[in-house]
Parts: sequence; structure tokens; C-alpha cells
Amino acid sequence: MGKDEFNPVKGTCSDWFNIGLTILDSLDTLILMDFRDEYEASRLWAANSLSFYNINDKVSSFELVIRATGGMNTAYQLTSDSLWLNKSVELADMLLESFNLTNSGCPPQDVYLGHDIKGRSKRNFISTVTSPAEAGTFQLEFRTLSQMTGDPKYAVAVDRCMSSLMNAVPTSHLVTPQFDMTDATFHGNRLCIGGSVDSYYEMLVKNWIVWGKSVADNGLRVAFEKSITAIFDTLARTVHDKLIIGEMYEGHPNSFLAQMDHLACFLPGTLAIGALHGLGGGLYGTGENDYMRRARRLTESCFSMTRGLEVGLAGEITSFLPLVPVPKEGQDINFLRPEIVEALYYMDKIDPWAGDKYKAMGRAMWKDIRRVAQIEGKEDGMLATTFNLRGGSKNVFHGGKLHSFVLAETLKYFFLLFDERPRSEGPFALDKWMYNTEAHAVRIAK
Ligand code: DMJ
Repeated sequence: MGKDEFNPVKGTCSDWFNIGLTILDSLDTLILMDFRDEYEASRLWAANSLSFYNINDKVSSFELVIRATGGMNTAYQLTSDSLWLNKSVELADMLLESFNLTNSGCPPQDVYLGHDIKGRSKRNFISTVTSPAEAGTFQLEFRTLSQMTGDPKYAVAVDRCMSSLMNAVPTSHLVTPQFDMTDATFHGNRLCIGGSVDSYYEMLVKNWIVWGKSVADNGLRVAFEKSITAIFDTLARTVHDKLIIGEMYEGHPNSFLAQMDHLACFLPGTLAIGALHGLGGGLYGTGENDYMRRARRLTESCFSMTRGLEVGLAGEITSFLPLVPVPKEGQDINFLRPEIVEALYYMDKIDPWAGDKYKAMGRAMWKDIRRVAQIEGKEDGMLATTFNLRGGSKNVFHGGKLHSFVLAETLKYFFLLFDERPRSEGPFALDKWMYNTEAHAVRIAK
């Protein structure tokens, strides 16, 4: 209680930001699953002890926004408890001070919080290089804050950053993992859709939808559609009958790597949301380039990333070169990340031909998680990061922290996947709510 992260193997806790991060990231999961006592204890802790002035080191602006701001915004929308709005404002007001530190209007990757933010940033080196995922993911949370407070300053700041980022996107419509905020340009020529890039693409379409598909946001939709076309034209291949989105250096097709990050599996769900809102051929599109058809094939590929080894867990990076996809050497770790079950959840709710298919995949995954990620000798359900997947379930070992996204996302998506109600009913019904990249949902504006 009050520590950032929990190590379930050692039974110890540690701090990263010193803000009780796991609590903030778990609030809506607690409410969703009706853990009333745990929610009340969390609220009490926040009311008495949560202060963003306690952060006294450089911290990741991206992780703070998606986990803490995202978590508190959703808690406020679910409970109308002003505690969460006030705390979210406290954090965002501090973060706002870092938006003007570079010409781009985007906050640095690492920021100071608390007192004298500008002074401390000037006295200490702050990198001006960030990633499109980090600079391009705040719009949902900050526009939500403007909506909830009636103060436009959060939306104005984040929209300015987003414009710099989008104006810098090369004519290829593909972004590289490095965005230099001094001259607002993308550096390098590595192309991928995984870490550092992923949620930039994801948030384009989500923001277009959540704020009412307004004319002012048309640029987000157009950028999304062009990027999706470019991603499939450049990085998609069929390998042993599986559709994958690999990686390569721009202009060097021979450098293509037939592999996918676990993180890259955010894409099927994002395509399905686009289709639900009429893009890419809509829900019933069956053309080769239609979003639902592509989402279906990618979901199969993502699920196959969990099936290649007897352990039934996907690694951080999966190679599709072998007949059966397997984790790459040195990448056979499973952090209980959400992206594959996230894809199953969206497809189950959105694909008109879903039947029981995605639930069955989810059941198989859940069974293996319970079997292999369960810490030996600990109480039932005590799950942890699992190492040495290639060694087989007899030789895996557990360790490290339980990332807060396991509680915010992975368990939430499993829980909602197994909810039998259609997508227009039940908690976080998809026609009324939109998730941020950490699975914290906000109400879709009219
Ligand atoms: C989460 O914090 C978010 O989903 C983020 O967009 C990417 N990485 C993790 C989960 O894998």
C-alpha cells in the first residue's frame, strides 16, 4: 500500500516514482471487479498520502500520464469523487510546466515534478530526444482533463505538441522511434510498429473517435488511414501462411526481420476499433485490405506467438522464421503483457463472425498463465514474470516486479473477454467508452 511496485517472488515492494503507482493503475480494475474494500483502502491512502510533490527525481512523463493520469481520470468518471480529479489536476499542472521546455511544445521523455520544475530542468541535462509513442500519447488524457475541469489549457498544450509531431511525419507516413524535439524532426530509418512507436498510431484513431469525429480532428483520421496503408505496404509479409508486421530499415528491404514484439499486437484491436467506426471497409469488409480481415489474420498470428512452445506463453520478441513461431533467443521472457489478450478482447466484441473463437483462445492462454506463471509455493493466483520460456515449463523461473500494467490491462482484458454480454452492454461498453493505451477508459464524447 503506497509503494509503486510489488515483487511477488520476494514479497517486497519498491518505488519508481514514489506515488503508489500500482494503486493508481489498478483503481478501475478494482471497481470493475467489485473489490470494494481494496478500492476504499486505496482511496483512503490517496486522500491521506498521495502527493505528486513527493517525486524528487527525473521521471518518465509518458508512464506517468498513461498510468497515473489515465487511472485517476477513469476513477473520477466512474465514481464522481473529486479526490481523483483534484489529484489528476495536481499532476497535470506540474507536467504542463515541462511542455514549453523544447520548441516542439512536447514534454521531454524524463521530467522533473514537484517544486521549481523549470529551474531544475535548466540546471540538469534533459534529453531533447523522445519517441513518437511518448510524445504522441497524451492527447486522450489531457483533453479529458480539459473536458472534466472546463479549463482548455490541457487540451491546448497537448494539441500543440501533437501538431509538431504530425507535421514532422515523413511523406512515407511511417515514423521512426526517435523524435528530436529541438528541431521537431524524426531521426534514423528503423521502421517498426512495436516499442517507442506503437501508441502513436493507436492514439490517432482513438482520439478521432472519442472526441466526436469532429472536422477539427479529421487530420488524425487521415494520418491514421495513411499510416495503416503504409505499414501494410512496407512492413507486412505472409510468413508460413501467417500475416505479420515485421521490422526493417527504410529503403533496405533486405534488412527485413520476420519478427514481432509482443507490443506490436496492439494493432489488431486498433484496426477493429477503426472498422467499428466505419474505417477500412467497416465491420463487414472482406476485401484483402479491409481492416477487419487484416485484424483477424493478425490476431491469429499474435495468438500463435503463445503456442510455439510447450509453456504456452509468448516472449518479448517472436521470430516467425521457424515453421512454428518461437521467442527469439534472449527474448524468451514473459512479463504478463496485455497486447495479445487485448487483441482477443476487441475481436471477441467487434468481429461479427467471432463466435466462441477468441474466448477459446483466451481460455487456452489463461490456463497456461495459471500453470506456468504461477509462483511455486505461493498462494494460488500469485503470478509473476516468467523467464527461460525456451527451457520448458520444468525449467522456467520467476522474478522481478509485477508491472502495474498487469493489473491495469492484462487482467482487465481477460475479465472482459470472458464477459458474455455484447459490446454495447456491460462495463466499458465499446460504443460508449474508449480505452487509453493503458486500458483506462473514458466516456466517448458526443
Ligand atoms: C503498457 O504500459 C501500455 O500498454 C503501453 O502502451 C505499452 N506497454 C505496456 C504494456 O505492455
